[in-house]
Amino acid sequence: MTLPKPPVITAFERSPDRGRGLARDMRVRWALEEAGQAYEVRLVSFAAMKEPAHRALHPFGQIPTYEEGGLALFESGAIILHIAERHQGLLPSDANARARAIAWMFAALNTVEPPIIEYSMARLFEQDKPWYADRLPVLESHVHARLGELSSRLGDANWLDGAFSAGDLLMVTVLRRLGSSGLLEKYPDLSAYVARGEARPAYQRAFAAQLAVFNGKPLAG
Ligand SMILES: N[C@@H](CCC(=O)N[C@@H](CS)C(=O)NCC(=O)O)C(=O)O
Repeated sequence: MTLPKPPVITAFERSPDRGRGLARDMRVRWALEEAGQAYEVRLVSFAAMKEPAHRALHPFGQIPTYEEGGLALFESGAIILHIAERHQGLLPSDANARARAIAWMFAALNTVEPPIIEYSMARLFEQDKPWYADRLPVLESHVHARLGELSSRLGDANWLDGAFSAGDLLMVTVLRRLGSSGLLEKYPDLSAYVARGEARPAYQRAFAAQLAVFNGKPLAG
């Protein structure tokens, strides 16, 4: 009997975040670890990501991608939904609770991530621009609006809707992108929420695996 081959994901050969787990392969690794699914990683350079071979997998020339048997996927949300639908532990079995968890996945990616990305990209790439000083407070206020709303909804719950789900997994990875900005620290409940996510053994394994790539010592998936 031949065992099915583990899925293969792609990740940066050299992540610009220097192993802080902010690149989007981290969320896919975390989902695979939560699911108890072994996986392999193919590392790609920035140049290789823009080559036709990689663009055949990812039309926008980015990471992560996911290959399993005859299936090739891109978009971290779609990949995690695929994993969550095929394994225990990332989506509730009750149909309504499952639909709500999927809504939180979309909320993380469509409603919370965009202002965070816009803010962090401005901090990274626009500091020398004449509009930076005026624009940054506007972008910061957009992030604060979302964090305030999310904090109100989370209240004193551990997770967004009952048990930990793929919605929490995505939300935690999105909030982590605020990094050292200091914005998240203004919301102790959200900081504690992120810390709860980071404390999960599956998160820790995923984090160690991506850090090992940065340190030049890739671990087996
Ligand atoms: N919406 C996509 C975004 C993918 C994305 O932005 N990937 C980044 C790494 S986190 C990337 O490959 N950047 C390099 C580039 O765009 O050239 C997803 O969630 O998978």
